[in-house]
Amino acid sequence: MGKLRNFKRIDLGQIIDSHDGKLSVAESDIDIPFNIKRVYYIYDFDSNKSIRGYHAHKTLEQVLFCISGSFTLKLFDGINYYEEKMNKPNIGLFIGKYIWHTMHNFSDNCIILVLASEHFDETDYIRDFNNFKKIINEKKIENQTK
Ligand code: T46
Repeated sequence: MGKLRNFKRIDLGQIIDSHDGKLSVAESDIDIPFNIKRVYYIYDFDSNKSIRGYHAHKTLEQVLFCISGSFTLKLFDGINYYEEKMNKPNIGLFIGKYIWHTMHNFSDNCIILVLASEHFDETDYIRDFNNFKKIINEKKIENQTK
């Protein structure tokens, strides 16, 4: 498997001080490689057979965290695949443009936190997989994470 384009792992680290618990911090343009314009979270999964995502974005950049429980994230850049079990609140995955992503295998207590570079825009989505592959073949997509 080759290296996936427009993707990287982000380790926020953990602050462990004299208080109970651990603290992780994500700051715009420091830990997160863009200015955060939107925060959303996905939770209350009914079935570990559910699948979410199943799309790519044309301009949106995002960092996904699993802040409770676990799920599996699958990525495809048109050539290479990547899969990771997300279960550490301090580890985020940066997903840049034109990365097909699906999320599945959610634990009961799973909470996915997403930091996004843009406001919500349905026209930014590519929701058809064949269309995604066509766009990838036609376009030379720039790698944002050189
Ligand atoms: C993504 C993955 C990781 C809104 O109205 N505003 C929002 O900010 C969002 C995120 C969604 N919506 C609406 C649009 C749809 O009617 O909520 C519905 C479900 O959204 P979507 O199909 O995009 O949900 P997921 O879980 O498949 O995808 C979400 C993000 O939308 C998407 O950008 O990359 O999480």
